[in-house]
Amino acid sequence: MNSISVIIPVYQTESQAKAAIQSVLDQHVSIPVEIVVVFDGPSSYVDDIRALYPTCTIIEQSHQGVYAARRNGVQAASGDYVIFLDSDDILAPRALYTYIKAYEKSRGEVIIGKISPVYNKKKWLMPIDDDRYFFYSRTKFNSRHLTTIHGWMIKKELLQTLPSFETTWFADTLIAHTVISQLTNITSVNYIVYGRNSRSTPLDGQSLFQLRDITTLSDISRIYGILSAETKDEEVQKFLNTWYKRFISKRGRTLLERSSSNTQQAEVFNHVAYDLKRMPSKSKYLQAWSTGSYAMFKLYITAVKTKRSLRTARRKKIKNGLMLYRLFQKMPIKDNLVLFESFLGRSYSDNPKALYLHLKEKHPELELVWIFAQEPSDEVKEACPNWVLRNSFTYYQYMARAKYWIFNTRQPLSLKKREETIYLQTWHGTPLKRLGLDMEDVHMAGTNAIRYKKNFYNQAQEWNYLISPNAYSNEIFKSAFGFQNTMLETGYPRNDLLYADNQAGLISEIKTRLNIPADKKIVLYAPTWRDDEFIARGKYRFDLQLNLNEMQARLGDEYVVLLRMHYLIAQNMDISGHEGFAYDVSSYGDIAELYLISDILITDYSSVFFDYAHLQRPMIFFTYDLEKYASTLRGFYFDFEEVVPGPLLKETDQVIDYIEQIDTKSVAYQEKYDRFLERFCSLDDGTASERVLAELFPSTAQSTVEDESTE
Ligand code: C2G
Repeated sequence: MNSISVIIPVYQTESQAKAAIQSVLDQHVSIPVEIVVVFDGPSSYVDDIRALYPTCTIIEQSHQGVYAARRNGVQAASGDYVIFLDSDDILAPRALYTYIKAYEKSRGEVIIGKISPVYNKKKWLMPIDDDRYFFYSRTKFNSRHLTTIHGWMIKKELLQTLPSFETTWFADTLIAHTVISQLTNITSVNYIVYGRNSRSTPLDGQSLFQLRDITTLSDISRIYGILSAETKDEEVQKFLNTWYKRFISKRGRTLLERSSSNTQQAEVFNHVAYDLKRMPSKSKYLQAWSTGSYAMFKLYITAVKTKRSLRTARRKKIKNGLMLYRLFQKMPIKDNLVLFESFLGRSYSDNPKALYLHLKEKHPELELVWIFAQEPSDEVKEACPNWVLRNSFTYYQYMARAKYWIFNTRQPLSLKKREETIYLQTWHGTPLKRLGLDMEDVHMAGTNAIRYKKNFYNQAQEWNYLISPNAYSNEIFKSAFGFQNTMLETGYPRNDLLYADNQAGLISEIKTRLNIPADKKIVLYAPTWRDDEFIARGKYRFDLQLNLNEMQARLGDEYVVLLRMHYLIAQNMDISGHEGFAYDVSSYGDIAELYLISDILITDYSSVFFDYAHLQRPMIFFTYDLEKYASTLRGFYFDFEEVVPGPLLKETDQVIDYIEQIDTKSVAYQEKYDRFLERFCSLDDGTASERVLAELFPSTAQSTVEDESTE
């Protein structure tokens, strides 16, 4: 092998093509590597790419599809080996090195490496020189090889006979078939060479895969016909049959339904049935198709579907709740019913609480109902006499019939809201940590990046309104949630309390409730959660790194410490031996009340500091795992160290030293604090609830005014 050509067809993915090209340029190997970019249809990016990458060979063609683009690419390629790279994918960091090494060992005419989704970058860093990871083997072809040529390096000679015809679909099959017909063996390498970018939401653009429709079925029938006619080798014919049958089994029915015309459906169905008739199969589904009667086939599908849904219904009892929900949705909507939920029903708190208090006072005509995960305390019951338990019979009824939902976290997608319901998503913090669609990797239990983002996106499409705490959050919420409806840039209702009158009275009331001695100053420690420290789905642990012994010994005379864990932390804090100094306030409803009574806040990457800043009191950032958190777990939207208005400390004794001299030390952060307040805290003034509700209930606000004027 003397040189390699990488062929990149580009169609509507110009912005991503740069990453694809760069991933080839980043490979450092000893033999020449040529990049051939084929623009499949006119593009405004051609000059841009030519200027940015002068060493690339650029080809322009009228829009003919990816197969024609690859074929033209091969004709222009000078390398004796060829790799096809889609413009929205990338070569893995050591791809070319891997191919060359495998070639040296095997002299293979086709070398096939592994494919991995791009988000799974960790896998790419397998040590290549370690023979445990780098195997190669001679492999026999099988029908699976007809489905994709991603990850292949192919001797160019084998591509000279690519048939010339137009097709939108199955470009990979045509190429693979051409290659397979000339070979008996291939070399496969157990190393990742190809990074596939899976699209998780429509915002990422549509992949060819998503664009498939009924014409894909006519194409497969046509291509199968042509290739079968060409094939003399019995074994290759067997692959073709299996490939065809597998495709029809997996996608046939769905694609058949992606047509608006019955005649087209029946016609395509018959074409496929004709092909299937010539290939005996054990599958009942394929047998039903090959009878050639569309009506019979539909009957068969209905029977299978019914059987399957009965089986799942039996397996999953939760279906009952959903059935109730759907049933209640048939009843009329209640125009005056407003539902509130905070942190999935775990507390009476946050933005929903502030809005609730406001509505309760100003709109007695509304029926206000809280959702709780467990039976609340008597105190909460007194504040919220109307409440339901999450997932109870009444819960589904209220969810189905309420005109308004006011929630601060995402809701399960299975509870899709009805059209008439107005869903106000208040969210629960200014983002620092990358969030939703902006996250690169997802380390949470029970999900992966694609599933997580898809879910997030679909859930956010349900929100009619979203509250934004500051201008900074607007843009982030749009990209992180893919949110396109009405953004209420009003500031946070939950911070109204921080601007309340008679704070002294309120503060002593809260301290008494918590049994905190009136003469002690208060340090509040409120850290966030760590994505990778999960116990189970939605449950996390927290290892306390603050040394309470040391803190009590040095600060105990003057201070008490309140430990406030994030609501996702499932375990209780161990404060035994520190009674009277440390208080576990994790289950205390509203953190805003804890802000109010605290003299100093210790936090980390939690959004609590955006809210606490309103009080303009000192803050300490206890960031013992900053590097890991910022680089591996989440990543931040801004330079954390540069922006936060307090010291970043990693050891308990540094924290204590700082607290001992808090008055003098915090002066140094005043300027930073002022800048911080201006950027993140300029909207709140104690009336955010009013601003939000004026948007949500404009007609009621109007009628109150009218009532007054008629009096
Ligand atoms: N919170 C709390 N106690 C803590 C931490 C957080 O009561 N120890 C509450 C605060 O109201 C905080 C909110 O939960 O603002 C969100 O917590 P974060 O630590 O910021 O983490 P997360 O739930 O991941 O939300 O856009 C904001 C992000 O989504 C962060």
